[in-house]
Amino acid sequence: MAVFIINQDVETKEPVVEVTVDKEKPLPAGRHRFRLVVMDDSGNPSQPDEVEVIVAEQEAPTAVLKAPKVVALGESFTLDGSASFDTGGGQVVRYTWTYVGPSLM
Ligand SMILES: [Ca+2]
Repeated sequence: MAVFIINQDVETKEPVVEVTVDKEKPLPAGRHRFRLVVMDDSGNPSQPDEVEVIVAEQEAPTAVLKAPKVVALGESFTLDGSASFDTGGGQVVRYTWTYVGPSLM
């Protein structure tokens, strides 16, 4: 495990390293580049190889649907999804509403 700081090299003898992320200061969402240079036992460095990692908030939001218990026959009414919320630092940006049909008693 290693804390990575921009343009500050991390050296290991192992071929795998964890990018340790502080949950209080996560990498921001978006594209992040990492570079690897390896060295052989004679001290010859490789050309660098780079990859791009996409950091994305992946926790699903929670839908909370509110509606009046009873409405008068023939009257319009409102469905309210404003109590829906997201976790993981995101926000709800779209609501898809569906009339599922009459409930069976
Ligand atoms: Ca989310």
